[in-house]
Amino acid sequence: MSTPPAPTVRPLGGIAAGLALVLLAVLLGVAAQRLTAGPATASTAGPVTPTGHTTTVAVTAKDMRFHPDRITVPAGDRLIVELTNGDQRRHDLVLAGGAKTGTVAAGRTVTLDAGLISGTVAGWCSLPGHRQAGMTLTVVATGATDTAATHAGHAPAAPGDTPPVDTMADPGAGFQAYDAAAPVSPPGRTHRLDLHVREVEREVAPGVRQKMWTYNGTVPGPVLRGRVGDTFEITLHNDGTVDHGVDFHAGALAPDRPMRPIEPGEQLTYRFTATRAGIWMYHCSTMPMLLHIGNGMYGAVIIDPPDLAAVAHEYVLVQSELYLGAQGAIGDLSKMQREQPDAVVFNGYPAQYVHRPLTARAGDRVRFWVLDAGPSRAGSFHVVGAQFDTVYTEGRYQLRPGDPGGAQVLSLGPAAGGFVETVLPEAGHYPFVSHAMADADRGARGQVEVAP
Ligand SMILES: [Cu+2]
Repeated sequence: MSTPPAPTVRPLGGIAAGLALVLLAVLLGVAAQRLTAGPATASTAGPVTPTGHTTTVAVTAKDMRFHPDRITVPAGDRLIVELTNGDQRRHDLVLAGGAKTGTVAAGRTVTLDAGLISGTVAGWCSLPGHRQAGMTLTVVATGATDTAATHAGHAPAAPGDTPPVDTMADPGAGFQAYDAAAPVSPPGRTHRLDLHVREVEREVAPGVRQKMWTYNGTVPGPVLRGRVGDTFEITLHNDGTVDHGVDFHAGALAPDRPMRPIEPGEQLTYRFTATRAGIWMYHCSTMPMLLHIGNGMYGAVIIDPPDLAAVAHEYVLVQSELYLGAQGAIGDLSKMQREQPDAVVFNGYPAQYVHRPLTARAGDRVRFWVLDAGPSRAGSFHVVGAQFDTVYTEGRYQLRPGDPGGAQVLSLGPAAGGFVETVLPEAGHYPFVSHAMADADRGARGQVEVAP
């Protein structure tokens, strides 16, 4: 038998090509070899004359990419992929012909028999969001005459019909608004909480159901509260089907261990001490974070400023965007990447407090804690008919009672938070909105019903 050529990589252009070539060169030195093969077990394409040869290629999954992401194989060869997972999270490799590795844990290497290669074959990681985030791979057969496999290798169609969002419609029967009342700080200086990641299908807009990824079953997750100096001991349980994690902005620590993604069935303890006041975001720490946050995994931790006075009514509003997938499915990552939300919401549901208004009495002082969970859009919180005499944002007061000025909005970039206070002067219905008007139209609005 002659000495066969090693697999080749077709130039991709630019940095990607250079990276792929370097990686492939390194990998080939270790692992790529051509063997005499037995019968292939999983043919991936149409008619081709078997060469009787096997091409083996080492592929590493790292940083949500396959390296290399393009494999060239002589047509008629059997292809063996030795897949090493070099990431801190799980991956797999699925080929359009049907061959799949199954889930590969971090640091593990598995061997995939891709069968006889006769044309172009698409591959991808099938864990949620990974393919859309760029974990794709292409096998190209050199000398192939057919093109049918090229088509067979295409991805299934994008998620189907997304129901339109009607933010004016009534919520479905049995709808319960997310309780916007701010919790009180629990007694004691150490707060223990179990956070269960639950993947639940629920109504996210009138007539629209999505499979949301949640902390403790709600979107947003539970609101935590404490004082400066309090310690939080959170036990995170992954009761979901894919890796999840958590990141608490309210504490400062090395993220390596507490923020690591954990597999379904695992748990971790995340302990932090809140040394600074504010309303802090927490969110899933697993890649692609855009998808995990965009699909519901976020919440708020309130750490009271030391001099915080009691008020008549205290509410928490977490603004976020909804990027809908098909009915009953998870959110659409490509819409998240293009920042094209179907709805913008306070506490998970468009216009829910238009239908279930917040309440106050004329002359009451009302405090609104607001967090912009994004994942990508800024907020501009405004109460129609009201002026704020107190604005606290990102760690400091910008305005306090007695100052000559007033404020009309609380401006928040993604992941920023604060609170505003106002005294609603007379009975009536005071709408509140994000004054980014397209987002108010998309559902970032509600109202306060003020009794005499
Ligand atoms: Cu997650």
